[in-house]
Amino acid sequence: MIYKVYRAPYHTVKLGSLKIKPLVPYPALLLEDSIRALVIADLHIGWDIELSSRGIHIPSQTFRLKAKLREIAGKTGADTLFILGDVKHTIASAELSEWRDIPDFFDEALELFDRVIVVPGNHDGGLELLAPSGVEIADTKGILWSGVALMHGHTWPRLHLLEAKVMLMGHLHPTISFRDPFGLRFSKPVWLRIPFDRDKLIEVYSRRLRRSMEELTDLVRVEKLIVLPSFNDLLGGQSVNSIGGSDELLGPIFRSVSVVLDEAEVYIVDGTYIGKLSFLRAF
Ligand SMILES: [Mn+2]
Repeated sequence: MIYKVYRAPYHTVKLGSLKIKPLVPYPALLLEDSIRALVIADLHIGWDIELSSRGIHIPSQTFRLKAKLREIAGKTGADTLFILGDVKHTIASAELSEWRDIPDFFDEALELFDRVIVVPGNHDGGLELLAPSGVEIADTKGILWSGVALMHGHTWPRLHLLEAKVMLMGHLHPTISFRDPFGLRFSKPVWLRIPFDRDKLIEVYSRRLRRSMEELTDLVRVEKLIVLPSFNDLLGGQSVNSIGGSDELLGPIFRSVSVVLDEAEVYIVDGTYIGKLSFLRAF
């Protein structure tokens, strides 16, 4: 069998004059219009501290995240940075070294970009205390930008976000894992591009907001959900090919089965398209 390997710009999505481009080979996405905005998710700064509390000591990884951000900023010339949540790792509080590493990361980001905007995630409690004043902290339930919905994914997005045709989220840290005939396992972070089940979504919002299906049918235009891989490549994630169904994945959109997971297109971060999830589940 001959496998065809697709590379960028095959998976660029066009939305009017806006281009949505995964930045192969980085776990980052570029929104390209009159303004160029870079989108990343799930930094989990402070994750290394949790490891050290379990006896595994590795140096702080923040310098690697900063170096990767600097490299991408230089290559794209983007002027705006969106972080789709989970800048922090500890959920409710902040560890001592987060008081050093998070402001340090943001200082670098503010040097590289005109605007730095965070859509907070479930790990970002108290982030406003750690963010320098130039950092903009947006609505936890997501924001619209150039016709694209941006959110973390741990909560239902605000209704008006469903007017966007494309929604971007983090939260899952999606990975794909395989086991070879010798029992060796490997796992790789991936991008997911998934069609929404629009009828299901309308039904859920109608129930949640007590609004009629007809009224919502006119409002809801969202077609695709793009799930970003984690920007911090040392983190683990949810293996999307070894689950039974969408409801085993994190976040209300998946749990309510408002997307057609079998139709999800899976891309490794290096740009390789590896097929639809229904096919990859067979492994
Ligand atoms: Mn996360």
